[in-house]
Amino acid sequence: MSSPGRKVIISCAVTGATHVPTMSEYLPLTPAQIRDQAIEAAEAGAAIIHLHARDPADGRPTPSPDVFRQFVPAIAEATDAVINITTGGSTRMTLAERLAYPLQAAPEMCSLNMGSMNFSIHPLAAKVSSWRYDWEKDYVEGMEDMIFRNTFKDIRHILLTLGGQGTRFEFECYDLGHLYNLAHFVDQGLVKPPFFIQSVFGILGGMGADPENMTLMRTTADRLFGRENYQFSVLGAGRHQMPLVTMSAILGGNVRVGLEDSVYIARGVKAESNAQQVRKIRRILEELSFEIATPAEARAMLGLKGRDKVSL
Ligand code: KMH
Ligand code: ZN
Repeated sequence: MSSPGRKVIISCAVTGATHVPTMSEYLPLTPAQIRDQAIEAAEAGAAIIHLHARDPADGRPTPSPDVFRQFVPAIAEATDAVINITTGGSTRMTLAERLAYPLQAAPEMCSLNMGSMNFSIHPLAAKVSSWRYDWEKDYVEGMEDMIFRNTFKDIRHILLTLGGQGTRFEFECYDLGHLYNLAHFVDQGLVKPPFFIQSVFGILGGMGADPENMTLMRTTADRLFGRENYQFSVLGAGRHQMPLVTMSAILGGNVRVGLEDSVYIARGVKAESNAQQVRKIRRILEELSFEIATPAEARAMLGLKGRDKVSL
């Protein structure tokens, strides 16, 4: 439970590439919307801001460095939060496209998916009768046949290139096997502690949101890495978000919220902003006597290189 001195890191994933504009009018799409929601989330208590870019014209995911540069420097200017850039991008992007901005920016942190999978929300398409933009229907339905790819070679490439620039990683583990994939790279000497392990629950194609799975991930990570060598964190998709991330804190871990992972704030109620989710999990954690990590404390816990060594 809450042990004295232990701080909980709140990450906020502001927009992602999973949800499409039709799914929530509050999903930030333009650079200005992403910037404003990210800043508000940081002010609400998120120590880490995880970012994807979207095409300002129609909200489709884009890897364009020009678009990233329309909001990332402004977020860094306005907040002390750790900037975490996706390397997953979307299933439609090549590895080179996904890495274009991270390699230029050399951020303190990037996400890194620890395997390949058929990450999909295609069943949601059947619930939509009218789409806001013409690309969305094919995008969501097409996930049924898309691989969200990170082969061992891709992961090694990311570790050597981005990791070589001092960027550290949010290791996204969607299944038990992904912990073993991380252990493989530890054995190879390509990653060093402290590891930031983001366990992902409730995505179709990955492990389900049953609480028992979290204890399995936690105890397996303890065995593979040693608890002193890693920070555990959890994100839960959709309605699983708040209960599962709360359980992570109870298991000694950290939390991730944000509209990338869920567009809801309560059953059937859309979140009106990312900050609203940050404020909610903060309230829950503080009621349970957990203390929230500042960006400086998160940097120390995760061994990050510091804001002065990035070129956003
Ligand atoms: N969409 C999340 C479940 C990434 O950006 O590289 C995982 C994620 C992956 O954030
Ligand atoms: Zn992401």
